[in-house]
Amino acid sequence: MPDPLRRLSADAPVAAMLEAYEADGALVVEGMVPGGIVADLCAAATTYAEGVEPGVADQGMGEDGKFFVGANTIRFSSLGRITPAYFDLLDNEVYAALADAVLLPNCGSYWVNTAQVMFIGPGEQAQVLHRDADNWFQHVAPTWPDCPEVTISAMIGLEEVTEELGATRAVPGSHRWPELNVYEYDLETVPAELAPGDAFVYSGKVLHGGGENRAADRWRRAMHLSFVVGWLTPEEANPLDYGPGDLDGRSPRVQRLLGHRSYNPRPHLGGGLWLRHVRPIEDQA
Ligand SMILES: O=C(O)CCC(=O)C(=O)O
Repeated sequence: MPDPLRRLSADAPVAAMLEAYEADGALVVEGMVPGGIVADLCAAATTYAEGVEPGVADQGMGEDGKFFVGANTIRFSSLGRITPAYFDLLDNEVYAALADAVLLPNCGSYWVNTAQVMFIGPGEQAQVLHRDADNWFQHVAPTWPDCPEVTISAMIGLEEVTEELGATRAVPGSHRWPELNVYEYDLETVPAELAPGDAFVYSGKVLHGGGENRAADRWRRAMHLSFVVGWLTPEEANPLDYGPGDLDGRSPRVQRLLGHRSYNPRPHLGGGLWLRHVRPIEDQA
């Protein structure tokens, strides 16, 4: 059995969190999201979930994607359309500091990859273990495991998340394994148990997957928030959810994360991306 995940309080030094992240590829940040934001997200997500059929999300991959998600799992995104607490979450300073440290060495800025409610229902099987960076497999495969980090993820507890309810399972250290396993079941894993507001923060290179929900009648209520470097295409087409003007008054960070600002590669080499009329979006407001 691998060692348990390291757990640090949200007011611990960011350097200590990064040390755990570097060593294991993952850690739990206790109390990362303030209670009021978690309560608002949980209430809005729980209400919205009542109208969402389990098993319909397919990650854009048809039946393979449905299998990946699970038949008794509810997933949905576009969270800023159901609660403004989502925008507050995007400004979370601890997660921002971790994402900056991990991603900015490889990009000028990053954007939201996906923000998804992930409610795992009673009886759901364990998800196949995978690496989130495999979304961009052509980036990862040629230079694995030395490829630059392009994505960072957090699973945030909206209620208590226990092993029995299907806490995310992870393989600490697998971000450095010399072999690039793709889709595994039979590996030793540890659960990322969470209190409401705790976040399991993990590298796109680390093997992980949703746990089996062994409870008879309780759902695992958590949400995922991941970022990806600005020169790669995210999972979710965020700018279609928030039209021109919708993000006025939100922070520049939120506007950038949701595709309402352009990509400038500096201080790295590269070209300006995600432009409009051949100029940065933010210069045309
Ligand atoms: O639900 C979970 O705990 C993990 C989900 C996940 O890793 C994914 O779908 O990419």
